[in-house]
Amino acid sequence: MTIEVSAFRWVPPFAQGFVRDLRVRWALEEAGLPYREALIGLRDRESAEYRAWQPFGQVPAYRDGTVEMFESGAIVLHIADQSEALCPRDPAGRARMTTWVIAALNSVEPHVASLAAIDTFHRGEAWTTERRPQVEEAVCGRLTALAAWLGDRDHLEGRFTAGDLIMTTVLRELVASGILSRFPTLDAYRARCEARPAFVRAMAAQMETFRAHAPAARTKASD
Ligand SMILES: N[C@@H](CCC(=O)N[C@@H](CS)C(=O)NCC(=O)O)C(=O)O
Repeated sequence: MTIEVSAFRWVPPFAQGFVRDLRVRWALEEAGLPYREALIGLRDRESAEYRAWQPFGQVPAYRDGTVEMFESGAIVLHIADQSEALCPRDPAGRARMTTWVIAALNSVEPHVASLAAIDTFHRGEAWTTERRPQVEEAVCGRLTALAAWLGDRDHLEGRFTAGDLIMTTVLRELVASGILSRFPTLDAYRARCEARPAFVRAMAAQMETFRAHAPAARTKASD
């Protein structure tokens, strides 16, 4: 069967270009694997049918006829297993790729997500005055360490891997706040990875879906 990736039909503009199906679309584009979107509306998150595919009602979910999965990181690792474009074939290179995927998701993203939650969903609330500087410091601590690792290299290891793919999707969440520009080598790394034709195609595909289902073009039934 054609690979299927779940994605939202439409999200508000602030989230467009950042929904996590982008990671899977990007990995599939790098791997040269065709896919089709399984589009859901925000209300479909609650349906028993969708929860059977993605227990938390989130996107993305994935199926390819052999496996059925959720969690963008797990899905990208599964795709990387099948593609040298995302993962070196030698065990040592593969282990480093896995390490960076998990590092991005487990050591960097939680801090970035805390900051994004404050700036997006809690902006102006009293408690954030005390909390935000602490969260920003934690983010900058991780970025300092990451920049030290990257040095003057183009990628986290000797070549582009799925580790760079996931790390880029984490770092790009820090562009709007101006935080990433305080780390010029990381910002250049992000831009380098985003310039890859596969990223450009993945982004265009996500944005085209939102354009096609923008509120004015939607009917009640497709919400
Ligand atoms: N850890 C999950 C997170 C997925 C996630 O947060 N998806 C968001 C969109 S970017 C979502 O579906 N949000 C709706 C919700 O949580 O109800 C993954 O990486 O797949």
